[in-house]
Amino acid sequence: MTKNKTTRRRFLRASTAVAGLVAGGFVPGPGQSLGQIPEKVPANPAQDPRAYGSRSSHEKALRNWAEGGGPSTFSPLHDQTGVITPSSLHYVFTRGITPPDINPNDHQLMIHGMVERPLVFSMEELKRLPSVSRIHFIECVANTAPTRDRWKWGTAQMRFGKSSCSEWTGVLLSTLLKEAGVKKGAAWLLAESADRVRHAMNITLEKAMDDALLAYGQNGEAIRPDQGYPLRLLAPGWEGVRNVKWLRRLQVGDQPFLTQIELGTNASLRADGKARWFNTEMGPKSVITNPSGEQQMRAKGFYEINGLAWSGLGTIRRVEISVDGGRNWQDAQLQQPLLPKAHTRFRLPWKWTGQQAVLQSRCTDDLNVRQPSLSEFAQTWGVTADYFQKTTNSVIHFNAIQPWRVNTDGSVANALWDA
Ligand SMILES: Nc1nc2c(c(=O)[nH]1)N[C@H]1C(S)=C(S)[C@@H](COP(=O)(O)O)O[C@H]1N2
Ligand SMILES: [Mo]
Repeated sequence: MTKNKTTRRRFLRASTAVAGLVAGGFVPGPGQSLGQIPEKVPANPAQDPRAYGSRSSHEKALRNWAEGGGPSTFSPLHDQTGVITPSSLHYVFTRGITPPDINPNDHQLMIHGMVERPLVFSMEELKRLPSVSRIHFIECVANTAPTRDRWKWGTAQMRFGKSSCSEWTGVLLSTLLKEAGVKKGAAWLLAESADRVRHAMNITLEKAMDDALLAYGQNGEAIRPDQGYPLRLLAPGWEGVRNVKWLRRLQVGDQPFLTQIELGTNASLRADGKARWFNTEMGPKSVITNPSGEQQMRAKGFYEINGLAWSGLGTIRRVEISVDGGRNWQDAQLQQPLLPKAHTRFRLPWKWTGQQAVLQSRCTDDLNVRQPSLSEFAQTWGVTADYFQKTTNSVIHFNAIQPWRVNTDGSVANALWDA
């Protein structure tokens, strides 16, 4: 919701129309009688019709980052429609600053370790194998962690934007492992990147044989360099950090591989000083993206509350919304089809009376796991909620319910720590 006048006019027309519909008859707003459309004919700027397409010059949604917080970016969830994140707006977390420039003709993937037949594949060879397309989110393990003042960040983008959802195309990892022949006793798999950082993380053999994917396609074209061109590992629903980009090597073993990132920055330090290693699925999480933090409501009346829910454990089955600070909850409509480990759009019609209102969403997945409140989440850690503001650890799989407060002046603010 931008502040410019055209948006305001468009918005007023839409809201009056909906109010009319809600009341049972169409009532055009003031100065908006039917048949009135702008007389100005828009210009048609010159362009090469064959050029790689671009969006309207009036669309401004961009990834954002935290000042001084490193090069990783957050996806503008509040600007997105439906469930697919445009590839150009997918969040990016890359250790090292920019993606490597890899020529796919030179790129190879090696599978070795506890296999009968160690194999090397070129990209061309990989693309000859049976392929699948799947819609899945990727979420950084640190997404929504309140750590280090992040709880003060005000927007849906900065609170939740380290999650994005794409259609991924590639070869199931199980297909390759069957080719290579996994030896008895094998249980873990190390995935290593081709870039100079040699990012390396583990997944279990069970996950590898289940739904892990070697993706070369993203949203109908080659995967973007930022997302791992020409090949990335996709471990659907698992911590983003395990989805190794620029994948070059898979090593099968009987134990997890003790890599620097696995035991270092990705260890989840608990309140008792012990660290939890080898975390896997991201739990159920949801966020209202409209209205959301730092947006401005311009008028009372009808609004559609909508947002995104996802679970690394399975499929979202239910999203409930409260507009009164958690006293009453009602079911939102879920956009079909409901897909496992994918962003799921939810919607609920709402009439803003002009009073202060606290909006929250909570989701439940098909394992019947429900997104916790802040105090429920703190209980599972055996701490009080303020612990999460103080800890420097952001590897905490924080998935507490996010409240947005609509103030009487129509401004919307992050109310996570209000209660
Ligand atoms: N090679 C490599 N793979 C990587 C990383 C990296 O820095 N290098 N970052 C990981 C982390 S921490 C996350 S959250 C995801 C982010 O994926 P994206 O940049 O496509 O959103 O990639 C993972 N895979
Ligand atoms: Mo991450």
